[in-house]
Amino acid sequence: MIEYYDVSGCYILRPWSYAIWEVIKGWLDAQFKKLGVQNCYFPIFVSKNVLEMEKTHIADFAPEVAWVTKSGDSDLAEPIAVRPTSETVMYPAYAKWVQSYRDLPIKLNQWNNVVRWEFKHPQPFLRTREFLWQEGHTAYSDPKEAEEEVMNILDLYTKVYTDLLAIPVVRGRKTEKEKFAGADYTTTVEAFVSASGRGIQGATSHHLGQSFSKMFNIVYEDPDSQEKKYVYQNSWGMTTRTIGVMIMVHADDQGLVLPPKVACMQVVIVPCGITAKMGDDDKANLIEACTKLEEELRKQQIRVKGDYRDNYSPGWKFNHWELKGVPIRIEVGPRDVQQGNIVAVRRDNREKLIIKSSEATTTIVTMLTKIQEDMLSRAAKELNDHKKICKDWTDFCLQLEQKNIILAPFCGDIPCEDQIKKDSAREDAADSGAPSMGAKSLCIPFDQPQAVEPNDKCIHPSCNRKPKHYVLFGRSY
Ligand code: 86X
Repeated sequence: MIEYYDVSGCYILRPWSYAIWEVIKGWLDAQFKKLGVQNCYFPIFVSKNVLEMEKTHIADFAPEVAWVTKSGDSDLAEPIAVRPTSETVMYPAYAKWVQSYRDLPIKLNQWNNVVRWEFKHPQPFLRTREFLWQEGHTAYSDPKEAEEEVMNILDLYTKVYTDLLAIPVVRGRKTEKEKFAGADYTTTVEAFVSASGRGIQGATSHHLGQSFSKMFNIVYEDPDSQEKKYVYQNSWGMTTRTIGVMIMVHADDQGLVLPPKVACMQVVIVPCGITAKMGDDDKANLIEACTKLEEELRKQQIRVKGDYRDNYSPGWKFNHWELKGVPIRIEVGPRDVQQGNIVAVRRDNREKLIIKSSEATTTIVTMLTKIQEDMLSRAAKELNDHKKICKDWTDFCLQLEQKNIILAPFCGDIPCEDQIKKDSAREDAADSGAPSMGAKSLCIPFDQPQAVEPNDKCIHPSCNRKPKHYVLFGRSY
C-alpha cells in the first residue's frame, strides 16, 4: 500500500491504497455536489501576515507549521508557510466575496494536501506530515441552515465508514477539551480498533458560529436594518487516515482484508494444477476458461484480474493475494473445467465454495455483497462487545486495561478531563508494551446509552460536579 520515503513522516501512496482514496473521493464528491457544494482550489502557501490573523488558536498549532524560507541560496524577503489547513487562506477571499445576503450561502470544498510538521512518531496513514483530505468551508446568513449542514456532512462521513469501509462509528460531539478551539462545537465520527482497544477519530464537522467571520470580517448588510451582519460558518474534513482505520479494523494475521466496495481488485482468478507434463492444449484450455470467466465477471462491473504469471506457483499466488486482501479468490483447475465448476474462497472468513461455472457471475455478485455485510457485522460486534458502561472509577480503569472503550457519566469540565487522562494512565508501562496512555474523551454520543440520573456522580472520584451526559472515553490514536 505504501512505500517508504527518505523524508521522515512522508510516505508514497501506491495504487493499491490510492485506489481506496479514489473510491471514497468519488462517492463523497458526488454527495457534496448534491448538497450544492462546489469544488475549488486555493494556494498551498500562506503569507506570515495572513496566517497570524488567526493568532488566538494558531498559537497551539504554531510548532507544526512548515515554512519556506529560501529560493535557491537566497533568503525570501518573508518566510511563507505551507498550509496546515486553509481557514486563513480562504477566509480573506470570503470577506471579499460576501457583500450582500445575495452572495450567501458560500459552499466550497477542496480536495488537497496539507502539511503538519508533527514531532510525535510518524505512522503510515495515521500520522503523516503531509496528507490528503477534503476540506469544506461554508458560510450562511442563517445559523439554522448552517447547523443543519453540519449534521448532513456528518451523515455523509458516517456512510463512508459504514457503507463503503464496513466500519461502524459512534457519532457525537467533542467535549470542550477536545473540540476545535475555533468552533462553537465540533461533531465527530469515532471508530474502534479492537486489536489495540483504542478509539480513533474518523472525520469531523464543525459549526464555527461567527468566530471566524468576526476575525476575518466576513459581513453582509442586513436587507431590513442595513446593519452589518457576521456570517455563520462551518468547516468539515475527512483525510487519508480513513485508509489506516480500514486497515486496522479489518486486517488479520494473514494481512489486509479489503471491503469489496473499496477494493480495487475484488476477485482474483488463479489457474491451478498446471504441471510440467501437461500438454500445451490442456494448458491453453485452462487459461482460456479463466479469461472467459474474467470477461463475464468484468461485464457485470466486477473488478477482476486473472493472475497468469508462470513464474509463481498457485500457492505463492494464494498467499500474495491474501496478504493484499482481495475479497474473493477463484481457483480453476483442469478437473474443474471438465466438470464445469470453479472454486471460490472468501478472504474474510476463508469459506470455500464450489460454484457451477454457469452461475459464476450471479453467485460472485451475491458473495461480494455478503462479504461487505459480514465485515460490517463483525466490526459492529467488536465495537459493541468492547463498549462498556461504567459508573465507578476502579471499574473504569479496569475496563480500560481490558482494551475496552467506556461510556461514563461526566461533568464536561476541562480540568476534570485532564485529571481523568492523568489518573487512568498506567504507571508500569515499561515491561508490557501495551499502550499506557490515559483515556481521552472520544465524544459525547448523540445516541446516549441511558439517562443521567439525579444521584449519578461524575466518573472522576474527586469530582463533585453533576454529570451532564454519558461520554465515550478510551485510549486513542
Ligand atoms: C484544526 C480545523 C478544520 C478544515 C477541520 O478540522 C476540518 C477541515 N479545518 C482544523 N487545525 C488547525 O486549525 C491547525 C492549524 C495549524 Cl496552524 C496547524 F499547524 C495545525 C492545525 N491542525 C488542526
